[in-house]
Amino acid sequence: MVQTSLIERASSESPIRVSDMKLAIYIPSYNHAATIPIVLDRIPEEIRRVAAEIFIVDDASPDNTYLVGLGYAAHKGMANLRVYRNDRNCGYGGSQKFAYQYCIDNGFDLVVMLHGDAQYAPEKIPYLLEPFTRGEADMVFGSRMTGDPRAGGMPLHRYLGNIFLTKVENWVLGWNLSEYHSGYRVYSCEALKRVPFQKCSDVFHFDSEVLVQFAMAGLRVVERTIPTYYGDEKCGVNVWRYGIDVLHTMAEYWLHKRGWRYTEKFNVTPVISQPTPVPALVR
Ligand SMILES: Nc1nc2c(ncn2[C@@H]2O[C@H](COP(=O)(O)OP(=O)(O)OP(=O)(O)O)[C@@H](O)[C@H]2O)c(=O)[nH]1
Ligand SMILES: [Mg+2]
Repeated sequence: MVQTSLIERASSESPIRVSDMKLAIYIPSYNHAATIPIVLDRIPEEIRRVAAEIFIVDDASPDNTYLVGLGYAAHKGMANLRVYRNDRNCGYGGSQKFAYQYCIDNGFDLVVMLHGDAQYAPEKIPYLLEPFTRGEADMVFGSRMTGDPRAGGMPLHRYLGNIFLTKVENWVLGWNLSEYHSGYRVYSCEALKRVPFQKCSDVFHFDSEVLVQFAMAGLRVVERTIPTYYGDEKCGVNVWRYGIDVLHTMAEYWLHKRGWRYTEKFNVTPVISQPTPVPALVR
């Protein structure tokens, strides 16, 4: 008999509660000693209570991110807060590979990625989880572009670059996402098991590569509007390098799809034999 996960059994007729899911909140962190307490403080109480684990992955930061995380857990008596530290810097993609494999290996149902620099609003976690309670999503994507990203301080060159890259990605994938570049995401672990995310890059375009894999697998992506926030946090992304990497990824996929050039990370078996579902937008 085929085993189905809790999330796969949920439906709009018989929704499940967040408290019935094994939920992980993953906080990728690099030099975020100053913002980690703010991010943790802002996680809604009901989520702090029901999350099986909130874990920080300190990517070998030179600052005290690791100690601040440990101190917060001890001071607040949070038994479900863990702090892991890479002994060498593995990059943003490398950090996600560790986190998702950890969640799969430990039987989690869902993993929320919440950046440690406080750019994404922890208050929105319940809103991002809703589509899973009704079995409507394999991944929920927090989109800034369906809101007012400029009002939230998104620099003009990033705003225009985001629009341009999104147009290219939608054209290549046949999707209609409003963006591909936000780092606020919730993945079902069952869905992650079905894509070779370990073959993706260790740097920032990991986020686009994994979406291509989800499209190829026919997994369901639901967008939800999130606020944009750009403060005085340090940005680790070289936007030009990032843009080129994303375009290169789309070219690789395009060639792979036509059978002209094989790319291992795109060796994805579709979950269903129907056409790829077009992502839904819920504002
Ligand atoms: N820069 C950087 N970030 C890392 C690394 N490993 C993990 N991260 C985390 O990845 C997240 C994203 O990094 P940011 O530099 O803020 O990039 P971004 O938010 O995608 O882009 P911005 O809009 O420029 O802030 C942060 O939470 C970092 O802590 C790393 O090696 N370098
Ligand atoms: Mg950031």
